[in-house]
Amino acid sequence: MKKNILSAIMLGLLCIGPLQAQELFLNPMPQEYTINQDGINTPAQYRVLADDNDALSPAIGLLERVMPGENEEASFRVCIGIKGDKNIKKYARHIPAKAEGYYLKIDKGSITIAANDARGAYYGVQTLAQLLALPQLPLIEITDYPDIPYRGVVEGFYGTPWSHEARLSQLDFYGRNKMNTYIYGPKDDPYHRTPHWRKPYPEKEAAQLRELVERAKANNVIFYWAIHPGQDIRWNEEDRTNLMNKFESMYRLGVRGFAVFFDDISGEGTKADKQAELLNYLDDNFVRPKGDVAPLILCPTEYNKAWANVKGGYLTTLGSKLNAGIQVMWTGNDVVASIDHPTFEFINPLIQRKAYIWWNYPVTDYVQDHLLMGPVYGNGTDIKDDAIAFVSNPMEHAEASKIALYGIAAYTWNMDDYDPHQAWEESIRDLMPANAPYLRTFALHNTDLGPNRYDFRREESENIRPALEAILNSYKHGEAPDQEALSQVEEECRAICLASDKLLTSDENPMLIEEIAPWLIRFKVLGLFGQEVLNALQRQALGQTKEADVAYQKARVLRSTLQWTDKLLNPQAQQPGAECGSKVLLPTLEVLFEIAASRQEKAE
Ligand code: BEU
Repeated sequence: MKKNILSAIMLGLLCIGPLQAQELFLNPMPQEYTINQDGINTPAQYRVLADDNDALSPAIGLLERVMPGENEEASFRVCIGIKGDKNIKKYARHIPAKAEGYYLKIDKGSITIAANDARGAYYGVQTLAQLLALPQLPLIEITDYPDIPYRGVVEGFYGTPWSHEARLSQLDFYGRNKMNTYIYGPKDDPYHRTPHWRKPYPEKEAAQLRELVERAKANNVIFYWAIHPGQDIRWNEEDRTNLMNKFESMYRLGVRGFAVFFDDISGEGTKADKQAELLNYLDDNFVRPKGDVAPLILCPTEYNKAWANVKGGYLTTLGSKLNAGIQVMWTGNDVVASIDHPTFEFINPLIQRKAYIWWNYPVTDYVQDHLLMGPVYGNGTDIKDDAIAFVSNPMEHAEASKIALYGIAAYTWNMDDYDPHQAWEESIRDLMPANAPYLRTFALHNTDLGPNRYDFRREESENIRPALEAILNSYKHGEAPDQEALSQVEEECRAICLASDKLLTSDENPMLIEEIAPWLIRFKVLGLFGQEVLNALQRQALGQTKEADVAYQKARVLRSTLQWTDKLLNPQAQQPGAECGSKVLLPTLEVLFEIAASRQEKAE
């Protein structure tokens, strides 16, 4: 962010009125802004000044939804336009020369949104919508644009595809958070992959897809439909025609973005020259002639460095043969990995273009017993010139994925100002405003993946890790544990039980609660177990034999309950169970339980 807050301080303009400049949080954070003192009340009525420009319809439609009261007679003006429009001529020099960029100014008598393009105008209104949610509308000047051209989501996981309702809600969420890309490619949709990729969708599914495309459009999201033909494709004219026909049928449903995935296949389908030939054919005979279709995307078979056989020439063949406009996906140094500048130093020269990042986070299709609800961190903030796109592969739990997606939206828009922890805190408030403290407690202990084949791990239970370590250390050295640390962990275990109770009985976000219910149940048992273990240890230390035994017996029962819930919850998953706090909290409580058990034995 340009330090316009600082210049505001120097100019003595830093607001001391209704909104402190430091308090301003928007998602994503704008690249530059200057906030002035004072705010205004949202005008009850306003007049829209805009050229007759079709490209403005989504922005004006959104404006009317977020700010009711349009009236031709009103004195307050909302002036909105795209570069070249007469109405915003005098603001033309403020418009950032960046795709999707916009300039937004709020003063006492008017609001101006002057954008580089249609999506920029829409994003200007989205920013205004967030400002309208503040107690007063700040007097502000914003210059904004994204760091990464294509940002969003690839629904590309194995397992139960998202429901229609979940997808509709996702598309609204992307619009609000300025993500412009949704790629439809769930591995377990039979019409996306083998066996039915050659066939058109049945009527019901087709109608739903049409509705999704419409919703994407309303949110200024490009809806890409991906096909995954590689496992049984024949490199002949018949299958090429099959593919063209399928694309045509999707085009008729309104789809204006296409991708071809060749990941996770073996055999004939993996040949680079054949893949390039097919993609070029689709590009030359379908994508470009249509004139209104986004650049074609390819997910290669060698889609990460660990699997790349550079000498074998697969990637260099794609690099040299693919049409320049075709975009090539890449997951990084491994299937699941953090993305940084060296990631691109490897791949970009090979594919002779900027890589299209398919980030395998927060996807959990290989650790289905875990939820990944922690902050988004670990990716380089110096990659804005390296990547053409950055999309996230999420969990099959659509609502729960929004915590990560909120952070990814913030990161991909404005890397310099990205604050993983702030974005995480805000994402929780966004998802469940009335129950945010409880969801926060739950999320704190549901962030790590456990041991996995990619060695991709996340911090977990960071808020009480020091206290847990201190307690363990004391016992190791035969010392009495620090009372403050014990109280802290006890308090956390109580908070865990309360969070579980509150969330399980809440109707604030039913879709989310249904997704995470198995974990919430286990979370409750974990909290109870922790309380009884600590109780037993403290009673033992005080020589209260009877009470110690009661607490220890309760802890034993809860430990068995934990083991049973692990077997019984989430049973359909490839990795059944519902792990919570499995990185730090549960292992520490297990050790403490063993200590309590051996002391109990000695006491008997
Ligand atoms: C994540 O487990 C995951 C990894 C890959 N095997 C698949 N393809 C790519 O990452 C390109 C992906 O579909 C799957 O979700």
